[in-house]
Amino acid sequence: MKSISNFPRWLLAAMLLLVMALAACSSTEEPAPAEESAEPAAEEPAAEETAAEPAAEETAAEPVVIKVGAAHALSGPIALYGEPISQGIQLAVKQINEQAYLGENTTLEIVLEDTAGDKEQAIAVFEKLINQDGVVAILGPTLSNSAFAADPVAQEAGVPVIGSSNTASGITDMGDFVFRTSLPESAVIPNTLKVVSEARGLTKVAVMYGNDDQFTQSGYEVFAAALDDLGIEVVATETFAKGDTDFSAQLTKIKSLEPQAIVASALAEEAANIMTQARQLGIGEDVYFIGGNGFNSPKLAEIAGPAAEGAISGAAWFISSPTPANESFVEAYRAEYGSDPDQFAAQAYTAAWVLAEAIKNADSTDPAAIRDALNGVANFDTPLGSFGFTDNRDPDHTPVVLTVKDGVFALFE
Ligand code: 1QQ
Repeated sequence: MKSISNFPRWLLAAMLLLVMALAACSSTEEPAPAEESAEPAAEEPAAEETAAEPAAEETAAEPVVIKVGAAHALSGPIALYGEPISQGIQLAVKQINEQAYLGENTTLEIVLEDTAGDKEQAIAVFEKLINQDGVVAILGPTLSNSAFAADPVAQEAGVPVIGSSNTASGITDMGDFVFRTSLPESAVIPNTLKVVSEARGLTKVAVMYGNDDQFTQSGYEVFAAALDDLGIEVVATETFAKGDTDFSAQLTKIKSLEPQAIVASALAEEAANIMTQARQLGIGEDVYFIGGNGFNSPKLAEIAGPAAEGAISGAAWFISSPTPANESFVEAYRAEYGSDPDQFAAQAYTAAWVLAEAIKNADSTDPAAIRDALNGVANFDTPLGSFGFTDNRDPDHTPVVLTVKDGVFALFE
């Protein structure tokens, strides 16, 4: 330190403070979220008492806490998705911190906020996470309907957002800060219909969909196009709205038209009620249900009980996939929560790990650097398989087809 020994003491102290503040936020250029750098910096020892070299070492040992937002439905009917999602995120973050994946002194802190499955609340939560908490990225929100409202807030602020349950078309088209680990319906539904059609010779179906939600609407459009491609006749197309509980008018009409199957784009609660009422109205189990992403929550069978038997849906993940990454995830989730993970937990766990990998590779907390590193994540071992994003920031892997058998999901054969 000879070269600086003649510096005025005040200048040396000022330089030290600057170096420490920069190191504490571990950012390359922009110490982006102000709060994050503020905490460690506030605990720095006074500069006068510290010689140059030991100061540098002490700074390196200072804990760095990187705040990540999680915006999910933790209350209301959509919490049946939000709960496993937030559990998947928290498990991943626990492992990331326990393994010191981001370095000995660096941890992730999740700031978890409830969107209640409501798009206005999702906007408010995104604004709070970005402007008040200074998060480096956001995991969420739960519904595509909320994502179309809130993701532009993150895009505008230049903060990466990773959806893990948004499956509507067009999510990642909102901007280059928008990513998802959830397979879009357009990558799942055509395969579901093809597999079921080949196995059962589908020729004539009825369609039901929610016309007030961007996920159920988008799912309907994908179903309609895929049915058309396969030359399957649609004898009726019936609609409903979120929160509806009486589907008897639509189902009575459908029953009279004698379709082989009912194809439905619905969230889990409506899906469960539709199946329950269909069976009550005497639509037998030989008329099977084919659903989209709303049907592949285990809650479907929990709510509908025996009426959910035989429901078919496409999924991005299967609990018994025999890969080491999946087996260790399932085991860790069971140990942590005493219950089985579902697809939503697996996709959320993957999103948190993929984000950690990007932060590590970026070696920075600058949101734009993290965005760039997310694009570079490749061959990353996850419960969903070897993971990387497409050029359009979507996941890219093969879906499966599931069916409810004795109350739980089994592979459709
Ligand atoms: C979406 C969905 C839902 C089923 C998420 C819970 O896929 O809103 O896109």
